Amino acid sequence: MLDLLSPALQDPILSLSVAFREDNRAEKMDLGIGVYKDSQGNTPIMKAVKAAQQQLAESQTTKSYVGLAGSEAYNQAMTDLLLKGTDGYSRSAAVQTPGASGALRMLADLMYLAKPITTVWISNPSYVNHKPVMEAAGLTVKFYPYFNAETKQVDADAMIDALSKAGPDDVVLLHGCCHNPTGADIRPEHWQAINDLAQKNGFTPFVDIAYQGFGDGLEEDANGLRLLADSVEEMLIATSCSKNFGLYRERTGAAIVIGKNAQEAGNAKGRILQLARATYTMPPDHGAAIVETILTSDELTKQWKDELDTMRGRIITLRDGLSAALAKRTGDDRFDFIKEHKGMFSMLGLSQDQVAQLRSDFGIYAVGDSRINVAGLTESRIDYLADALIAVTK
Ligand code: PLP
Ligand code: TYF
Repeated sequence: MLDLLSPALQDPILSLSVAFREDNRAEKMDLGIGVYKDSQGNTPIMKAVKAAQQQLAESQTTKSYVGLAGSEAYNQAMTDLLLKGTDGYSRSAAVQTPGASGALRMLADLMYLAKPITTVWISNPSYVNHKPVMEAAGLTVKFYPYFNAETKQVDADAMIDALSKAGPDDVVLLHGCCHNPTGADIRPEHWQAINDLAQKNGFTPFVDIAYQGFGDGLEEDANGLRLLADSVEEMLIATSCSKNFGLYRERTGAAIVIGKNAQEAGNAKGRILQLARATYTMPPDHGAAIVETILTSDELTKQWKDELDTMRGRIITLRDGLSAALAKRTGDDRFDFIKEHKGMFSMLGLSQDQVAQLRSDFGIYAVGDSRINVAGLTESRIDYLADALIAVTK
């Protein structure tokens, strides 16, 4: 049987990390995988996470199973973080999942179970796993225009025009904030336009929010999602604690559904649990237990928010620094979009050859579509990166 398999296609981002590790050059710089790094180039465990971990080590008395939905206190805390104060709050139900990845797959399976003819509309470009996950669940995928290569911002007219054709059999997948891979986010007036279209034409919004707190702030980053949750009848949400709690390897996320009423949301939750049972059965506990410990303690919540503010502030400083270094070299504002982008990523608009040259000539690793992880940069290396970008774009 196994001899029937041809070799797998590699994940373009994860394989970049392997190539980076094997590169012996001292000046090499990893701007590939989306992992936050501090000014020393490390991805430390957050202090609030360490404290919660220590508390858990003392207080947890068993490693017995938690249950299909994971911790309900965690599910509540994650729902509060995103939906509190919205109309959809009382019509929502949440399930703890292995990362946002687990949530994406469970919600994709749910859509297929409910309506196999569903088409999922994905931004062009989008997170590398959106299309494979939706297709693995049996759904049809179409793309809506998103990024204007000229302005390096959202092509709002083209996006809204495409989405105006989506109807009741369609689901529109949106990035809640900090768009991966472009860094270009939807403006409030375009969230409003999408909201109007969803209500007029009956498509279901599906918001993937993996970077809450990395853009403009914890509350601000949820504004688009909350606008929708206030008015649409049904909505799907995949959320992650990988980045904003730095819990990457702990696989901590949640799938949240909003239904017409609490009963329909509860029914959908039951179906997600049934689907989870046939997939991984129960989510891992440790990351969610840490998040629950933090979010149910005022002191730890404050510490976590302060640390998150510091991470966001550092990314913004790096964006400003890189834009300024490039403006100094070009004498114009062509790289100003870097400071307007949100979150970890910026798509620079380089050709594949230029990205390859960054790697071969300078040891700078960016994703092939010219996405850089700004958080992978350190202050002392801004000039090196700026010089390299000027050299390859000459
Ligand atoms: N969705 C988006 C947009 C992402 O960028 C990521 C990246 O990690 C994920 C989902 C998956 O997150 P997780 O590590 O929580 O599975
Ligand atoms: O886009 C990124 O870099 C992160 C991490 O298959 C990631 O979202 C990368 C590749 C992948 C899963 C997650």
